[in-house]
This record gives sequence, C-alpha cells and structure tokens, in this order.
Amino acid sequence: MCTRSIKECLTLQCKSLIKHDSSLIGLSVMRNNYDIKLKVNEGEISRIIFNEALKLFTEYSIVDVVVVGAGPSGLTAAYYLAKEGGLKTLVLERNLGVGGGIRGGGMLLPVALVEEEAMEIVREVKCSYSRVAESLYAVNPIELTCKIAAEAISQGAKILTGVYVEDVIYRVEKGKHIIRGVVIQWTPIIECGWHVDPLNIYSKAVIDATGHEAEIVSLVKKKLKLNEISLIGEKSMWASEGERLVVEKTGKLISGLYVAGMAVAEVHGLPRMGPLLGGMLLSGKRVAEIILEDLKRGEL
Ligand code: 48F
Repeated sequence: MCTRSIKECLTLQCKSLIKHDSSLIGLSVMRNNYDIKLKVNEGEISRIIFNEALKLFTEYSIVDVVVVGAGPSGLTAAYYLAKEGGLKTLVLERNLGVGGGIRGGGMLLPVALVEEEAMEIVREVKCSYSRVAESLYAVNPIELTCKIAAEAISQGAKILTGVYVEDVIYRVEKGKHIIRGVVIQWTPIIECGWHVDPLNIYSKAVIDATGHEAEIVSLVKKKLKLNEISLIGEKSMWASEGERLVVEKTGKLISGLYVAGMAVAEVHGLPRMGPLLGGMLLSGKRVAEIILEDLKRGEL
C-alpha cells in the first residue's frame, strides 16, 4: 500500500516528467539562468535615469558640432566628425527613431541603392549588400541606417531623439552673421502647441541635414533676413544629375552653418533622385571633411 500523500505523489511525477522530457529540462535550466534579481527599487530607477541623463545633457550643452537630422547624410556626417576629427558631435532628431527618409526604402519596399563611389562607407560600417548592376549595389535601408548610427555612437557621437530644433543661436561680428548653436524643444511640446520656453545647445558649427525641408537654412534666412542665403527649392527628378550635384554643392553657407543631404538640393535648386543613397552618404562625409578643414584653418 502506498504511504505517500497526494502532494508527494504529484511532486514525484513532475520531477520524473522533467527528467525524461528534454524540452522541459531545457526550460527549467533557462529559468534558473535568467532569473532576474533587481537590486534597486522603482524610485532608484528614476533617480539613476535622472542622474545619467543630466550628465549627458550637462556635458553636451556645449559641443563642437550640432547635426540637425538623423537621416543618412546627418548620421554619416556625425560618424566621420567623431571618427576622423574626434569632435564632440551631437545629432538632434525630432522623430523617435533614426533613419529619416530612407527607412521606407523605395515605395516602402525594403531596398535602397548605392553607387560604387559611396560603397566604401557601406563597407566601413559593415552593412551587407549585393551587386545588382554595373557599379550599383542594393542595401537594406534599415540595416544601413542602424549600422551608421551604431558606428557613429561607437566613435563617440551622441544622438538625441524626440528633440526638435526650433531656432538657432547667432552673433554678428564685423557685420557678418555667425551661427553658434541651436534652440531645442521636446517634439511632443511642439506638437501639443504648448508655450514652454526652450533650451539651447552652443556649438562651433551647425549642419542642416533636415532633408527636403532644409528647415534650419529656411529659418535662418527668414528670421535673420539674410539675402546672401538662397533657397531655390528642389527640382523634379533627374537621378544622376541630382546625385552628382548634391555632393558637389555640399558645404558652408555662412560662418557656422553647413548644409548636407537633400537640404542641399532645396537650397541650391537641384534635381531630386529618389531611393539612391550614394549622394546622401558622400554628402555627409564631405560636410565632415569641410568642417574639419575649416577647423584646421581656424575658421570656426
Ligand atoms: O530626410 P532625411 O532622410 O534627410 P537626408 O539625410 O536624406 C534624404 C533621404 O532620406 C531621401 C533620399 C533622397 O531622395 O534618398 O530623401 O538628406 O532626414 C532628415 C531628418 O531630419 C529630421 C527629420 O525628422 C528626418 O529624420 N528633422 C527635420 N527637421 C528637423 C529634424 C528639426 N527641426 N529638428 C530635428 N530634426
């Protein structure tokens, strides 16, 4: 006659089941290995986050370069500024994620094309690709975006999302306007239409990498009434010409203000080019080179 209680019998049955069913054994091992033991309470979680964020915002209130826009040109610029120049670089992006206009590939199809001339950048950030035509390669735009962003961060650049650049800081010296940083607000505050005073980031240079809208150049032209800045507006599609000119025209507009990516097309009246990324990547690299040269020459 069995002298065990029902509870003991059930425990024994479970143990033997676990012993004989390898998937259950795996599960029990996993549970033990991943047994999270949080050693701080909820208030301490907030305190740590406040402290860490405060350290970042304190350190990055004054930087070398502010990049406005985390699209392909802005991210590439940040990567090279940090990597080649060791510059204190801050990317500000109004959306919650990075990637700008390339995230949707061509018509939401997960493919973008890169010309041979820009493939060095794709290879450098270890993005996968395939050759699809002579001197032309296909990439996954999400992978490319994530890898450039990750490499930029690894090189020391910081990226803040959900931050809207609503104005610039300026000075006038010897009759010439100089841009010396940006005025920022949380994007949801802008979207709510609340009146909350913004904060500022002081910098030696600002790059407008805001894409088709050229938002920073546009507000500088409007608010500072600078006739020397043109804003011709992007032209219709001519892929090869757009790609060539967008790199050629990348650069400085006035002291402290630089333009890269599709914003260059908006400023200089260049043709659009669709889901071709070579021009965007090379424009980002070029603007970083120009800023580094200006710094060397003491022009910043
Ligand atoms: O548009 P976007 O990707 O600019 P890009 O680097 O690349 C253009 C390509 O995506 C695509 C193309 C050419 O046909 O291949 O169009 O020139 O990225 C611009 C980023 O800037 C952000 C915006 O949310 C986007 O992610 N942005 C725009 N205005 C502001 C801003 C602002 N005022 N403050 C912060 N971020």
